[in-house]
Parts: sequence; C-alpha cells; structure tokens
Amino acid sequence: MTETRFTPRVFSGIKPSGGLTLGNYLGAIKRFVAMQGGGFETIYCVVDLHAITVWQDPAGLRDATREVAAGYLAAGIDPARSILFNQSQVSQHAELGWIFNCVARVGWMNRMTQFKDKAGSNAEKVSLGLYAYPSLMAADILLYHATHVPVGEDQKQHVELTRDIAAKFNHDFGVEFFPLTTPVIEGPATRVMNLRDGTKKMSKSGESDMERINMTDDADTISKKLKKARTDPAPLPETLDELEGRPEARNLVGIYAALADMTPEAVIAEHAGAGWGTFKPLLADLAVEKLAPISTEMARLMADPGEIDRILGQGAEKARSIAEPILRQTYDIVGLLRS
Ligand code: AQP
Repeated sequence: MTETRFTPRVFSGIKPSGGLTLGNYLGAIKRFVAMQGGGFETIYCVVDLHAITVWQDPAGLRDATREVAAGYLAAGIDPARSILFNQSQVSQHAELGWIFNCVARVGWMNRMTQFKDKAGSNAEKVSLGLYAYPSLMAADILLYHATHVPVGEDQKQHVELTRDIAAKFNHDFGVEFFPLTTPVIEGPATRVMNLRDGTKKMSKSGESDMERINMTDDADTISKKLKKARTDPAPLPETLDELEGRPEARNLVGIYAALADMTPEAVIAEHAGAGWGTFKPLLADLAVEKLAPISTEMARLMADPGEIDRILGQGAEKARSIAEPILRQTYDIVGLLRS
C-alpha cells in the first residue's frame, strides 16, 4: 500500500508517569517542535492511559499530566499549530485499543522487550494493561491515520508492532484503511543514557535522581548532575569509533551534540584530547543555557493549571474531530452495528 493517499500526519505521545527527563526532551519533545510546520499536521499527546499501566497516585497523575503539557508548551509546541491534548479526554483511543486487542496476537506481545524489561521477574503480578500497552499505542497512532511517529530508540519495536496490527487489520477485512506508519528515529540523542550507568536508559522512574536530568531542574542542579556524571579516565578520542565500549563517554558526547545541534563527529573533532575536567563544565554550561529557560517557562505555566487544562480541553476537541470519523469507519468495517 502506498502512503500517499494519507494526509502527512505526525502523532506522538509522552506518558505522565513522573517528571520529564532530558531523554524525553532530546529524544522526543525537541524533535516534535522541529516537525511543526514541516509539511505535516502534528498531533501531540500526554498519554495518561499508558501511565496507569503502573499504579499512579491520582493527584500525582493530574500534576504529572499538567507537567508534561507544560513541558511541551515551554519547549515550543504551539497549540495554534499542533493539536495538544491528554489521551483520556478522547475516549476513541480506548475504543480502538479494544479492537486492536482483538487483532494483535499474544505471540507478538510476548516478543515486546519493553514489557520484559518492565515486568522483570514479576511478570505474573504486573497489570494486564502493561502487557496490552503496545496495542493501545497502535490505536493512539492509527486513530489519526498518522503517517509518521517521531520516537526514541526504545519505542521502535512498538511502532513496528503498530505496522503489523495495521497490516493484519487491512488483510483480515480486505481493506486498505490503516496506513503503515513510519517510525522517525533520528538525531544524536535517540537513546539518552542514565548518568550513573551508561548501559541503562535515562528514565523518569529510575531509582536515583542523580541518574537523570529533570526538565524542572534548576541551573545549579543540572550543572551538579552533569559534573558528577560517571565517566572513564581516558580523555575524548580523535574519532567517534574510538568511543566504542565507552558508554558513559559516548552518552555525554551525544547529549552535547543534541543540545548544540551538532553531529557527534563534530563534537569529537572540536574537543579531541580534552579531559573530563574540561569537557564536563562546557557540557554543563551548554545544558544550563538550553534547559534553564525551558524550566523557568514550565514553572510559570504550572502556576496556572486552569490555563493548561483549557489548552488540553481545546486540543481534545480538535483531536476528537479527526478521531471520531476514523473510529466510526473502523466499527463499520468490523461489522459493529450502529443504530
Ligand atoms: N532516555 C531516552 N532517550 C531518548 N528518548 C527517550 N524517550 C524516553 N526516554 C528516552 C522518548 O520519549 C518519548 C516518551 O516516552 P515515555 O515517557 O512515554 O515512555 P518511556 O520511554 O517508557 O519513558 P521512561 O522515562 O522510561 O518512563 P518510565 O520510567 O515511567 O517507564 C518516547 O518517544 C521515548 O522514546
């Protein structure tokens, strides 16, 4: 199926399962901002139904939902140019999610590495929602016939599963209704790693605050965390290839590159031979320069939750106007009677 009959449309989301991290910013939000006005309709979501796959304190969930919305807005998502809303206000996500639960195969879900990582040795005790999460994610994307999904590296497998669900639905019902969505995984920071262990992803819900930069951290905290980030004793090498096997060093170079809008190669070329005592303060200054204005703006926005709620409500209305006809057509294709 060619994708040309579908409106070029971007969908992506972030779960309010805690505060936003530098990983969310560089791997997702910064790239979402860049895609605004680039020939796509852009739809960005706070995926609160995904957050509750793990227990969330209700008041904390509301705060985190507003914080993610504030992060989007402070980083440059413009509600006049993009649709911005929280998932639970558009009930069509859950409805299409159920249909996709009936399309996706258990064997496909069993291959999802994120489920294995999150469930760990506790797989019998985690929620059914955590297991079914990728099929709701497919619904989030396909409810808008989204053609492109910018995500970090960790979500690649879920977008591939979204394509499998679309293809199986189209095949089972003999239609060409859902597009085969393209994952967009680009740039130097598609996988920002934990500052204390360069082999683990930087996550919102990681144990120690020192392992991540939060988008709400103030200048001193950002600077302190980066200066204390784990590294090895060797200086920066002459070529990127020489960072092989040095995950912490590779991570800091990637973060620098993404913040400075440079390639990692250019960062290495500029700083070859520098020790960490030189490079880390430069990185800390750069991070403060780029992130402090965003955290200041987030704090301003968070002081007026009513305004954030209003923006999300208006976005939800716009989202429903695209989602509803696509869901109704899906019901008709499946044979669900509508009076
Ligand atoms: N470390 C990261 N590097 C690059 N991209 C990242 N993303 C998340 N962490 C990194 C990208 O941000 C988008 C939203 O992800 P999410 O927060 O909805 O889900 P997640 O990937 O499960 O995030 P966390 O922080 O790991 O959440 P918890 O700890 O609650 O499970 C996605 O595009 C993701 O790729």
